[in-house]
Formats: sequence, structure tokens, C-alpha cells
Amino acid sequence: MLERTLSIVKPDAVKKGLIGAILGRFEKEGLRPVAMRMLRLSRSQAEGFYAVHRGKPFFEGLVEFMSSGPVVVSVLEGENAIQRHREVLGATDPAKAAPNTIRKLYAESVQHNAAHGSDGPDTARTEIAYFFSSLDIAG
Ligand code: IDP
Ligand code: MG
Repeated sequence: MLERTLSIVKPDAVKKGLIGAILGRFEKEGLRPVAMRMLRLSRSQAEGFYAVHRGKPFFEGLVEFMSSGPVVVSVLEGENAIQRHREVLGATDPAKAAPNTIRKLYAESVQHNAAHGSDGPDTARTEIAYFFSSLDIAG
């Protein structure tokens, strides 16, 4: 099934010059960019994006981190894009991520973990709409 997912290169990876490596890897895996933008999230924009995690012990640190520098947000399209993107991304905690996944290769810690990917069809729709209007999507 052709799907779209929301992908973010997080501030730690942007700072380390890994935008090309990460997006290039997704392209090699058959996940084609159909919309893309670089921006710096405000604290309230980061809180809104991660609203589902409000109240968790890591929420404040996550918001601080996600608004600490620029990110690259993109919509990636492909067969089973949501699950495929999560597989290539690897587990949230890089210590538990499979070999050769983005997080195993590039993440520093469970918080500074290089990239984000939507976790299901409903969140993909909501997250894509958080950053892009239908007119922004070229695919
Ligand atoms: P995911 O990004 O793999 O979907 P989520 O559980 O949705 O993981 O958590 C969102 C983000 O919050 C993670 O990617 C990571 O940056 C941060 N995070 C999650 N769990 C922890 C934790 O236990 N400590 C610190 N940060 C965390
Ligand atoms: Mg998640």
C-alpha cells in the first residue's frame, strides 16, 4: 500500500551534518520525499507536536531538545512507508536499535536520537498536517 509518513531530522543530527546521510538512507530504502522544509520549532510548537507525551518524565527535556536548533521535516512516500520508515529508524533507545538502523548509527542517547518517524496511519496524517498543507506536497 502506498503511504506517506512524517520524518524529522532532529536537532542533534542537523548539528552533526547528517541531513544528507539520513535523508539519503531513506531514499535508498524506497522512501521518496514529496515535501520538505527546514525550520526551528518554538517551545510551544514542540509541545504541540509531542502533545501525546505531555506529563511523561521526559516531556520537558524533549521539548527543550526539539526546540534547541533547526530540524528538517519531510513527508516521505512509499510502499508501507510508515512501518518501513520505523524499521530503518530503529528502536527509540539506540542501545536497543538493530544494527545499521539510523538510530544505531547516529543517535547519542534515547533523547538525542537523530530522527523521528510517525508510528501509525492516524499519527502520520496528523503529523503531516502539523507541518504541511496539501498544497505543499508535490507527490
Ligand atoms: P519514538 O520517537 O521512537 O516514536 P516515543 O516514545 O514516541 O519514541 O518518544 C518520543 C521521543 O521522546 C523519542 O524519540 C525521544 O527523543 C524522547 N524519549 C522517549 N523516551 C524517552 C526517555 O525515556 N528518556 C528521554 N527521552 C525519551
Ligand atoms: Mg513516537
